[in-house]
Amino acid sequence: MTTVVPIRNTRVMLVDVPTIRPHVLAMATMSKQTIVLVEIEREDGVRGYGEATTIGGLAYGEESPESIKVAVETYFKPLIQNCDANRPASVMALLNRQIVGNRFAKCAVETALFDAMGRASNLPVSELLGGRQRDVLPVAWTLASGHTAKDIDEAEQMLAAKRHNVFKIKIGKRDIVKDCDHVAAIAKALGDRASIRVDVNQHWTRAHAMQGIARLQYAGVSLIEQPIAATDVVGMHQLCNRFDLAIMADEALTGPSSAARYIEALACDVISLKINQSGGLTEARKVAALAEVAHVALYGGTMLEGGIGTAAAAHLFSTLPAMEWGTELFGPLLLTEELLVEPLVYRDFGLVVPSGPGLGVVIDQEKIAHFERK
Ligand code: MUC
Ligand code: MG
Repeated sequence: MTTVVPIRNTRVMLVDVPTIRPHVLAMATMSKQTIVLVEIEREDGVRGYGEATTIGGLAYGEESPESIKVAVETYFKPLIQNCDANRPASVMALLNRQIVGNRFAKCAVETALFDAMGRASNLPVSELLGGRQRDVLPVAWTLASGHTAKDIDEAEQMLAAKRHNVFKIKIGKRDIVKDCDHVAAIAKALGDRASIRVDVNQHWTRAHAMQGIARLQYAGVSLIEQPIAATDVVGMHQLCNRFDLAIMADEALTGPSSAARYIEALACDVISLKINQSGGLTEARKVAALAEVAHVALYGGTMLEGGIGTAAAAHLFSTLPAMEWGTELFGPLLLTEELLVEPLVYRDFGLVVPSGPGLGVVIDQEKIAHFERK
């Protein structure tokens, strides 16, 4: 029986960090990322951290960094104040009863509780989640400079450094032929040295998807991520039936219910599992379980979180059956600044899952203070 340790304080920090180059997605071009950090302090003085980082303000989803901060400070904080920090499941049940949606905020709070509990008990979060099955996760990189030659050059550098040999190319912004030619040129330059995937971020109609995916399949692309609207379950099912390459759902998946709907409708070959999109570590684990029983493949997705969110996802993913399509947990590498005292270790095309207590990473308080939005 663990002792009761009340939650003493909850704090949210918005930390604006430039990206190493413009990251061009169909719905937004990022030149900075706003890292949303939640700090939970327990009565015994132990602090835990979680991340609720999203992409492009309100361009990607319905929670923005600013709305997350207000929601946690105004509604989450008073609810969880004095709750037993050693009972994350019970705290999350309370939040889920009292607060609709707000999945990113919930993810950050749950992560911070697990981080603190792990630190206090000297156990990594992966052990609190059932124990890990592996210590290293394969990691893809996203090519999204918006220029074909720059993307090829970037991929060559990653291959030479043995950092990534799986590349996800962002398209959907330009006309379909230009986008497909861009991907085909990259695929041709890299040949069989790399696996090429594409993310359209919902920007095609059904007709464009039929046309575009045929071209991309011919170019040697192995997977297409969310080519059409997340709400178009029937359209996604049609694409899965029509094409041999894998069709992955991403924005469509907002936790176990939507994952169950997609799986039932045979609307995806692969699920992009994201802890923030799912509403936390426990909810993401339920999505993974649904995929496993339905024999749907998994991919470890990201919302381009910094070191805290990336470590949290890595802890969960390490406890799951092997992810057939690997992961894309490269978020911290897209930032110009390292926000951890010791950076996460990327080597031999993989991310080493941290092994210390809690998330196994320590935030650099000086850096956070410097970059925190005032
Ligand atoms: C997305 O839609 O997958 C993940 C990697 C990246 O570059 O963007 C994100 C979001
Ligand atoms: Mg995506």
